[in-house]
Amino acid sequence: MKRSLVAICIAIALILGLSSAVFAAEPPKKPITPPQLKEITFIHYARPDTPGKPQPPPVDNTAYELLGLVLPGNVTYCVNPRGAPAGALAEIESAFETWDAVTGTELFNPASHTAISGFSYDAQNTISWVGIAPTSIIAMTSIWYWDDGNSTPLDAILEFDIVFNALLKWGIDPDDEGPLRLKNAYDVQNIATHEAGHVVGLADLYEDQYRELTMYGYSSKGETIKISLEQGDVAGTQYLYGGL
Ligand SMILES: [Ca+2]
Ligand SMILES: [Ca+2]
Ligand SMILES: [Ca+2]
Ligand SMILES: [Ca+2]
Ligand SMILES: [Zn+2]
Repeated sequence: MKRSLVAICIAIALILGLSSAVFAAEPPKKPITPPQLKEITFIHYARPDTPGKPQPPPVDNTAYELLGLVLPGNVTYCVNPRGAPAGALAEIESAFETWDAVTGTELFNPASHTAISGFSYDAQNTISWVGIAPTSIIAMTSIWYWDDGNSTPLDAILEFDIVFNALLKWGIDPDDEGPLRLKNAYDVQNIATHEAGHVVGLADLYEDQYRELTMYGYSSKGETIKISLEQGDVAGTQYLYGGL
């Protein structure tokens, strides 16, 4: 009788010991995701008509929002001039160098030509003109990045492609001060500066008070306001890559 009681006690002790061992071996609550390639696409729309809209809020030029992505620096990219207005390459280069100019980090190398167009993860950063429906879409940017699988805030941008909608009319404002001289076309540099902002690691801001920022999420024909960066655009860039 006594012996069997001892056996039961040992058995209970073993079960308790075993269950606590199983509990201790449980994986941590937060699952570890494997490192993987990811793609994010930004769609830039024409500013919607808002007839009868009340007075817009006061302008706030100080905001920015990070994507959580960062460029390695010294990035090379190519422009496909097919379907683009003459001189587009220089306008796009100016757009990228506008961001480069506000940080001591050398972000972008000079632009060169390519025959590649569209979106493709092919180790080439390309900018091209391709027809996109609907025509409320002005341009799109795809960014491929390496999600390292842990909670580090910034993942590395591996590649980007930008497409301008070839179904729309494009032009080059002669003095970057539109909109009077480019009434029915989108200015290449204006849109390119915004798209390059995504490549730098900045997100769209859609609220009305951010309408003067380069990273404001809508554009209009003849607009040139995005060519020059505002305080928030610069602050976001310098947060990521340092000041001058
Ligand atoms: Ca720089
Ligand atoms: Ca540069
Ligand atoms: Ca590509
Ligand atoms: Ca220009
Ligand atoms: Zn955008």
